[in-house]
Order: sequence, then C-alpha cells, then structure tokens
Amino acid sequence: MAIDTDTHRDTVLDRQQSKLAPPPMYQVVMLNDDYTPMEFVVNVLRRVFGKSEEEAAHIMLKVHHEGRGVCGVYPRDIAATRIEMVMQLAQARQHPLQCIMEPAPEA
Ligand code: TYC
Repeated sequence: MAIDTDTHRDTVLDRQQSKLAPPPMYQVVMLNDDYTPMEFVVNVLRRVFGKSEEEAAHIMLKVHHEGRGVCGVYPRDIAATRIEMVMQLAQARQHPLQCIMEPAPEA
C-alpha cells in the first residue's frame, strides 16, 4: 500500500540523516583593493550576504583597514555561489573586488 511505503521510506531517511556529519563549513573572505568604491562594497554585502546597512559598513571598513574580512560561513556550494555573485556584480562594473573561500576555523 502506497501510504505504508511512504511512511517506511521517511523513517529510513530520518535514521540515515541523523548519522550524517554536518557538512564542512567555509568562510567567504572579502579582500581589499584600492579602486572598488566603498559604497559598492556595502551594497554587495547587503545584496549577496543579507547584511544590514550597519553590518555591511562595519565589514567594509574592516576590510579597508585590515585587508580582509569575513562575509559569512556556509557549506562549500553556497560559499562558491555567493563568490560567483560577487564576481559577477563587480565585473559588470569593472571593479577589481575579490572574494575567496577558506575552511572555517573549528568552532
Ligand atoms: N579600499 C577601497 C577604497 O578605498 C574600499 C574597499 C573596501 C575595497 C573593501 C574593497 O573589499 C573592499 N575605495
């Protein structure tokens, strides 16, 4: 019977999922440069990483003064997609803004 099969499948999936380790996490790091306008960086941090105006300005200034700053911590595919989004926005305006990802330090 279809209902029994579905119930059984859900049960097995739940049991498998509970055994999986959480995915490795990666931090997306934004790098400073001398040319990208500050306002553009703030807008990217808001659009791509969902930061508030205040959070975005804080991260942008940290990058400006210290050379790098963490935008967020994500599973690998999500980190890679967000970096692609940053690169597309920057290239469309011909800004040299760069982001990298690196394994997140253990909590
Ligand atoms: N340093 C840039 C400027 O003075 C601003 C900037 C901040 C650029 C952060 C990149 O990731 C960056 N216009």
